[in-house]
Order: sequence, then C-alpha cells, then structure tokens
Amino acid sequence: MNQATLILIKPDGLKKSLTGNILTRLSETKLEIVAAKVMRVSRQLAEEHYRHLKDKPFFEELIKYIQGELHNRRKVMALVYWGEEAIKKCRELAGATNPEEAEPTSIRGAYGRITTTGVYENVIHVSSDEKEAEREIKLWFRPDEIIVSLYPTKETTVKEQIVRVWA
Ligand code: DAT
Ligand code: MG
Repeated sequence: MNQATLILIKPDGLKKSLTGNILTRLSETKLEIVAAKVMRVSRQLAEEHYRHLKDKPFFEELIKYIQGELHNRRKVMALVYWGEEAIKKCRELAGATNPEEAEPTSIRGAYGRITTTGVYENVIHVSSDEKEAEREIKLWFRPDEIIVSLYPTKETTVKEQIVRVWA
C-alpha cells in the first residue's frame, strides 16, 4: 500500500551537516521524494505540528528546538517521501524517539543525543501513522509544492493577495 510521510531534518541535523547522510540512509528505502524545501519554522507552525505534546513539561523546549533556537540554525529541511509502506520504512530507519534507546545503527541512534536539559535531539522527524502524515503534510506543504496528488484539492480565487516576485 502506497503511503506518504513527512520527513523533517531538524535544526541539529542541519547544524551537524547530516543532510547528506540522512538522505543517503533514507534512499535505502527506494521510496520517492515528491516534495522538498528548506524553510523557517514559525512558532504557530511548531505548536501546531507538536500539538499532541502541548501538556508535556518539555513542550516549550521542544518548540524552541524545532524552531532552531537551540542551535542557532533557524530552519528545517522538509520532505515528503512516497511509496510502499513509507511510514514503517522511514520510522524503522529513524529509530526510537529517545536517541539513547534507538538502535545504534538507526539515524537517531547514530546521530541523536539527549541534552543536559533533557531535550531529545533526535535529528529527524517522521510521521507516526497515515492520519498524522496527512495532517502534517497539509500543515507543511501547499498542494502545488508536491509533485503527486496525495489528497483531494479544490480551486479557489484569492483576491488582492500580495505575493513576492523577482524584481
Ligand atoms: P516521534 O518524534 O518519535 O514521533 P513523539 O511524536 O512522541 O515522537 O515526540 C515528538 C518529539 O518530542 C520527539 O521527536 C522528541 C520530543 N520528545 C518526545 N518525548 C520526549 C521526552 N520524554 N523528553 C524530551 N523530548 C521528548
Ligand atoms: Mg510523532
């Protein structure tokens, strides 16, 4: 069954120059990359992305982490991988949430760490299931940024919208 999953290379992954290593590991899955971009993460996006954790004691640190404030790298690389069992394959390669418990050969096991303040810096995000993948992909990408049609779309006329174009 074909699935889509959101992948984020988190600010620690970017700061540690792990983009190439992570993409190489993910290429073992033979899945297709159908969207990719580097972007800044607003507080609103961060809070919405991690809304299932908003009551946790580490929530505030987690928001700072994904926004890049802990690493002085205010960006993430966001991708959508698509293909057979995409979520399971990517989560297996990513490893357990807690980098100390993750398989040493997994991405998080190899490159993650727990900070002295208790933040799990685990370098990569992978959607947890199909429902979350849809929610997250719709949060991080517009339909025209994805080269396949994953979810139903509709056309709408946007009036007097200011957009930036090349000068
Ligand atoms: P996952 O990212 O494996 O889907 P999650 O959705 O439960 O895990 O948590 C999202 C992120 O929050 C996770 O990547 C790291 C952080 N996190 C989760 N549990 C934590 C904990 N007990 N202490 C510190 N950070 C935690
Ligand atoms: Mg999760």
